[in-house]
Amino acid sequence: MELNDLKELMALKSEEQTNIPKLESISEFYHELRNFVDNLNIYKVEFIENYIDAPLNKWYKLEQMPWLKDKCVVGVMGRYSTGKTTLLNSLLQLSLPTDSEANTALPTYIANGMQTEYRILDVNGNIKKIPESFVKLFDHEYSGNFPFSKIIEYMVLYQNAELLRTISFLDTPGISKDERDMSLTASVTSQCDVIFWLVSAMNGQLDAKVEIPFLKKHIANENLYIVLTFTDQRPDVEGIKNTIAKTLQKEGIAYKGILEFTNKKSQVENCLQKINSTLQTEALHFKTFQPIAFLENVLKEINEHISELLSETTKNKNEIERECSNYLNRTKNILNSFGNSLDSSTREINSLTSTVNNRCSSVLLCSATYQQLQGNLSTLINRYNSMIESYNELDVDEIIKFGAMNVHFENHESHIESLTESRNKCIELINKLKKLFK
Ligand SMILES: Nc1nc2c(ncn2[C@@H]2O[C@H](COP(=O)(O)OP(=O)(O)OP(=O)(O)O)[C@@H](O)[C@H]2O)c(=O)[nH]1
Ligand SMILES: [Mg+2]
Repeated sequence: MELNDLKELMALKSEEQTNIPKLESISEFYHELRNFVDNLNIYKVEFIENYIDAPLNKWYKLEQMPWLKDKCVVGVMGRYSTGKTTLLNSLLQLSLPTDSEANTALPTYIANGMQTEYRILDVNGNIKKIPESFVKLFDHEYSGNFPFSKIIEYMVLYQNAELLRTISFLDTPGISKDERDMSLTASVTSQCDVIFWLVSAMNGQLDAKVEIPFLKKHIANENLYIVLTFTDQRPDVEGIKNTIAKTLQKEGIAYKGILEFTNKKSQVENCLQKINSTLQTEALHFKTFQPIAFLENVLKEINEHISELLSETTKNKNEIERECSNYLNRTKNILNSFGNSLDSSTREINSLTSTVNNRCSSVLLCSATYQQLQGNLSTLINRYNSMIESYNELDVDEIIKFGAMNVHFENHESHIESLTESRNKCIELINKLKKLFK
């Protein structure tokens, strides 16, 4: 690679991106939604990852990469030099560079366009249209392994082809022990709806050190197809297919089928026909991702969950309130009876005092006075006994329980308040989602 090539590449003008406001809105909405769900404290991390993070990231990516929107995305992956780029060239009449050495250096999207055009996205987010002559820069061989992935994230090739109306493809750098290519390919697997994993018949088997761990770790995709390539080079194609099938089964890797491909003139059409019909079936059954409907459903479920919690908490609060009021009534009765006995005792004491002061001050006790004093005394004893009874009715455990119930009651009240606020916020988010992204 010449230094001039690099200079020219860097000097290319960036295209204006029109959907930045939408991307910003999605990002803002994501943060608001994530904070809201996080603060609810009712969902586990997995729920947030699967129902908030993943769909919003996917939505963001699809807006950022409109060529993937409403398309079934087929990722073409596998070890290097297994014929990934060759297959795509044959299938879509492209002329992407191929080579017997490790070749494709950048993930390359192939999407529908009126005419053949190439664009790149650099790591600063600039989209640049490049002339076809620049494509060779991204071959490992031509670029002398220059680390393009450090300055360019991916390339997009627009092509006019029937198959591309429903499908977008992704050609990937072949995986090898080279960590750089491996992690590049791993990073784009989540964008793929279908994976074509190419295995060369020359290798005859999935590599236990590189491919099996990669498939297990990164391809959690039920729509995995193995494409056995270089079938012109080996006579025992069926035997190889059986070996691969057994390995996949043993390793617990789900897959949908094993296809064949060779670029040998006499067989290529036959292979392409079968690959084409598999792709069309996949595209037919593919359900496009509808982020707004998906998130609206998630939010409605969250809202239902909050409403359930709200009615449960309200029920508990009412129960506590009833228990408290029963307790208060019981205590009020005890206090009333205590008060009545106390009043009556006071009256008796007053009467006793008056008898002693007025009637007995200067004379010996007469029998009437004596009886009067006895009456006062026995009434007093009765009243004090009633007061003791009332006091005994006051249950200390119940008083403690009452205190605890009061605390519970207050907690429930504030919980109800925050749940009501959350429910309103949830409704606000549903409306925002519908209005903002109409
Ligand atoms: N005989 C034969 N050669 C093939 C076949 N498919 C591809 N080739 C050759 O194999 C070499 C590698 O093909 P590529 O398409 O560049 O392989 P790739 O998987 O894209 O390689 P990387 O991008 O480096 O991962 C090229 O020289 C192709 O011409 C095939 O079916 N039979
Ligand atoms: Mg390639």
